[in-house]
Amino acid sequence: MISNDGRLPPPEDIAGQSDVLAALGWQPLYADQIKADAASGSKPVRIVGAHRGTLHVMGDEVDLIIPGRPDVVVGDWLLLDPAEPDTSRLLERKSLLKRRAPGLERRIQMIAANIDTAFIVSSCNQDFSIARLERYIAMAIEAGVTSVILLTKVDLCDDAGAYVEAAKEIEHLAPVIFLNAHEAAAEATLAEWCAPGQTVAFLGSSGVGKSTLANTLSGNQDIETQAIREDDAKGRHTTTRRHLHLLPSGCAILDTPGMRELQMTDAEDGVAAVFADLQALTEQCRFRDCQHASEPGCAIQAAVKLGSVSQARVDRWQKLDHENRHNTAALTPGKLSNKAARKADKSMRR
Ligand SMILES: Nc1nc2c(ncn2[C@@H]2O[C@H](COP(=O)(O)OP(=O)(O)OP(=O)(O)O)[C@@H](O)[C@H]2O)c(=O)[nH]1
Ligand SMILES: [Mg+2]
Ligand SMILES: [Zn+2]
Repeated sequence: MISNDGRLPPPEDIAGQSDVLAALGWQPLYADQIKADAASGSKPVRIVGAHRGTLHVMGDEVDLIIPGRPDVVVGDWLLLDPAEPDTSRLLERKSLLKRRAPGLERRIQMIAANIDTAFIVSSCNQDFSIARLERYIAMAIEAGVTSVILLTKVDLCDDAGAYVEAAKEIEHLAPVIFLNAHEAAAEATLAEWCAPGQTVAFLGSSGVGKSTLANTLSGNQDIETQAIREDDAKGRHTTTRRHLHLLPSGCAILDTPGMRELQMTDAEDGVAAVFADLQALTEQCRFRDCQHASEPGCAIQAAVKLGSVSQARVDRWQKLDHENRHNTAALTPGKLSNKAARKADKSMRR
């Protein structure tokens, strides 16, 4: 455990930590929140799985199934109330990954809480899409989660160079790592992010090798995996639940079901960060409400003509930005205007 200023904390803080909690990803940010409750004997527990309206929670000498509730997600920490577990206190989160729920429902879906690093997994095959990777990165940036791109199946790929070249569009946003998910060497490659006390998540489409990687890091084959379809390289949605697995090394890893779509919502800052260069260029557009299409004096279109920016990238930016605005307005009324107000306020003070 490392305290905020990077020095080791006093010994009594270390003594207050159990090995189990450390392996579950317990960090000072959470410990600080329960100092006042020390006398009550309530124990912190982490939600390691959720299934059919119940939650699987684990802590020091606790391994329980408790009733589910709508305000929590896998990765959350609760201060367990043994008498009434469903009213246990939810500890403040370090991060929350979320998206618009798939389908027609107007709802935000929480994906996972308190993740330190998101491994965004894709493969060196038809699954690879810069546009999709940008979505995941935007979601991770919005949540304050470090993102790392993992491109699996490099061993099955005839022309890895083409993917290396394509990945150049995103490598300024996140490290891009090519690997064979079956190879034990993956553990050393990812060790930097999988340190003891850290929580990492594998996110991506079905069939890209999320569970295979989780098995490789665990050193066993306990998690089910399944071959992809040969014709279109699509996975078979083998993993159906999010589950946090504890590694012997002391890192907690979250395996997740493949996502068919990742719709942005409440991710204005994340989208802006992924396209920060374009966002900055808009300051030079002649009109404040420029749509960057055919307006005179548009700095974006000028850059496209010069060849310094690709139209494809501008299209991806506009698509993500519009989608985020649309979903945010639909799912979190008032949020956009609040943010816009804050921005305006900031620029007034500048
Ligand atoms: N050769 C090779 N096969 C891989 C690699 N990564 C994954 N696979 C294979 O791809 C298939 C799908 O892998 P899974 O780990 O089940 O994929 P997943 O991302 O967990 O898929 P869902 O659970 O459906 O979301 C399995 O047959 C794996 O053995 C890799 O790097 N190289
Ligand atoms: Mg899986
Ligand atoms: Zn413009």
